[in-house]
Amino acid sequence: MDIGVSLSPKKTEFAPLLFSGNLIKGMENARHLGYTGVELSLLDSSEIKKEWLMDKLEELNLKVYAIATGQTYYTDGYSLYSEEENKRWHAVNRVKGHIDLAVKLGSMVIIGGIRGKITAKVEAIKELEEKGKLALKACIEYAESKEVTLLLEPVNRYETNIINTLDESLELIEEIGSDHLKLLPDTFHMNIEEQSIEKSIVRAGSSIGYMHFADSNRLAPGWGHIDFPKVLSALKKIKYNGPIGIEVLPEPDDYRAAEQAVRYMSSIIKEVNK
Ligand code: LER
Ligand code: MN
Repeated sequence: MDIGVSLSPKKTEFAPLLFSGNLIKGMENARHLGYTGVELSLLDSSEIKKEWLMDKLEELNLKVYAIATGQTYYTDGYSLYSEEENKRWHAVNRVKGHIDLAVKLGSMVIIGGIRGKITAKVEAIKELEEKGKLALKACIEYAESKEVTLLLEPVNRYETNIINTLDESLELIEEIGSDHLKLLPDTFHMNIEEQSIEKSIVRAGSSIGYMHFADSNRLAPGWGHIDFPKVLSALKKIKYNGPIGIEVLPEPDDYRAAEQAVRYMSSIIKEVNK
């Protein structure tokens, strides 16, 4: 199973990233620790030196499994479900830029934090939900034209009120009906929202396109109380063969978190596949 780690070239408000602000160090440590790839959390893909990045990835033999897009909301306040129309379209344009970069890198693009939060008054919620869906559909149409897969990530209730569970995501994926829209379950969010992490994974089955792994406290797997052998068994049951991404807090420090995550996950993957 391929394992990646979430990095960011910039220091960011969004906390569960390692080597944040030092992409080279992050990529070199990922290689050194035995990761096969990375996930990049980006504010704006136009700021990335694409040729430089592609050379570095080739030199280190690393893939970019996914581009994370939540910084657009956390840093700039643009989101797909914003009440302000111009902010919704700023968010769509950022996603389009990420899709262009994803074409070059062979990555998927995550629609998680960039959904934002619905802040409208009760009577206006329905209307805003439809407007958000239009923005999401604009992203999906662009992704289809570029043959890039988008990943819908359910996020826990304390961070958003738009799609908290896998079932809610599956409903929207079915409604939209695009084979370029897949599901990204994150064990940290699932631990808060799902009745059963394993049963939800099995129900989602082939809709899953990628996974985020963090423990119950968002530390590296093994340092909280999620039952990862059970999670891996559920993924085995549905014959999931995509990559998994480590998205954890840099505690006790970046290096030790990255080391624990890959060592612990590799040993469990081996155990489950015996
Ligand atoms: C992102 O991958 C995530 O898990 C969130 O907490 C919200 O962006
Ligand atoms: Mn996540």
